[in-house]
Amino acid sequence: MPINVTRSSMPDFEEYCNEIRELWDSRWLTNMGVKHKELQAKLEQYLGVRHVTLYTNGHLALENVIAAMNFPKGSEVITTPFTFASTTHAIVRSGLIPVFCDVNDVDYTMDVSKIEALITDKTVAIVPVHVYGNLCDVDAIKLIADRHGLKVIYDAAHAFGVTKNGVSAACFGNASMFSFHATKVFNTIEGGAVTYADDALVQVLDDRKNFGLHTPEEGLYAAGNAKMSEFQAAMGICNLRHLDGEIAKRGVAVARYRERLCGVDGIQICPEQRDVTSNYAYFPVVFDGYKYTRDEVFERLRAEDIIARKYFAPLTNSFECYRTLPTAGADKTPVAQHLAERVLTLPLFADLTVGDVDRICDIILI
Ligand code: T4K
Repeated sequence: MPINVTRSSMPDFEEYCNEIRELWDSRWLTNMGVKHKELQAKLEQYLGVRHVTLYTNGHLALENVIAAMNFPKGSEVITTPFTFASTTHAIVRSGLIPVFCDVNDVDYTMDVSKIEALITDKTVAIVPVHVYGNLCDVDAIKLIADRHGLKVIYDAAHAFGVTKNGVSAACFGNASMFSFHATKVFNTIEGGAVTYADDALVQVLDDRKNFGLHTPEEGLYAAGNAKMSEFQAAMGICNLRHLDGEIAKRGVAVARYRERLCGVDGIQICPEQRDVTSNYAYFPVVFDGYKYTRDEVFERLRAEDIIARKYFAPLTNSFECYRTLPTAGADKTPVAQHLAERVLTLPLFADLTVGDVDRICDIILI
């Protein structure tokens, strides 16, 4: 069995079967049924946030919350290119122009010192990314957004379960998007959510994920279908029961990685963030002046059936589909480009043993 970059957390087979048993009786499989309602309430409680709206995946969650903000087409949104394709695509597919801000070289989130220089009279929002589960500088971003009247929508796809001074990542900005994809710390197979405090958004988001229909006879928005099914919600209910244990197990693997790799010349590891409780979503390592390049480490691991990943290379601002964007070009975000050429995310999941971590580190260090 190869060791992949991650491995889905799953409940026991019987636990999931028990959870979905009633769906065979009710024949109610989707469209905001009992499992959907139960998961939503449980997540509001777990995250300590006023509202959670569930989606069939994180990407559509992000597109829907951007649509709900009603920004004029052609408006500019400041974001980072050091992310999964989804973040930039969601902005562009919403008819908005992504303006790429560089990241910092400590936690790889948006470099807040570079945001204000990018604001123009067309800027409407900031979409920062809590990349790898590292929290952005949420206080600085709030100050800048308030000063310029901008909305903040966090891509918190990686940040489920992360807290800062006890406050959940779900509570920052005007809204946050989480991914519950199979590869995430908390999964609903495919799935996602938007979290927010504004009561006025509840109905808009509920309508928008259901074809924009307010009632079966009232079409308010030309929207699509982004509903989470009962089977996805049932998986979430099961996984939530075990989440804290799964995060703790990931923490053990991360502690071992740190023990083995921190302080090695040419290897850069993100420091633990102050006041932040991590979810240990990813373990990125930057090879900068190390005896092997990133690509050599990748190949050495692959030769042993260990599949690390180059998240996030290439940068989204160098994607072919954005070649004609006036803001495209990885040279405009040199720190992100430097990282994209050197970063490797090592395998990390709850069942990864300390023995596995040692084997991976031995291959890297030998
Ligand atoms: N924003 C950010 C910052 C994101 O990272 C993402 C998603 C999104 C937005 C959008 O959220 P979603 O719409 O996806 O909810 C994966 C995921 O598909 C994607 O969700 C994730 N980010 C991205 C970082 O990683 P791939 O193409 O790298 O996945 P794949 O199929 O190569 O899987 C990676 C490894 O995970 C496999 O080698 C083994 C393991 N795995 C995979 C699957 C599919 C499992 O253990 N079980 C599984 O079911 O994109």
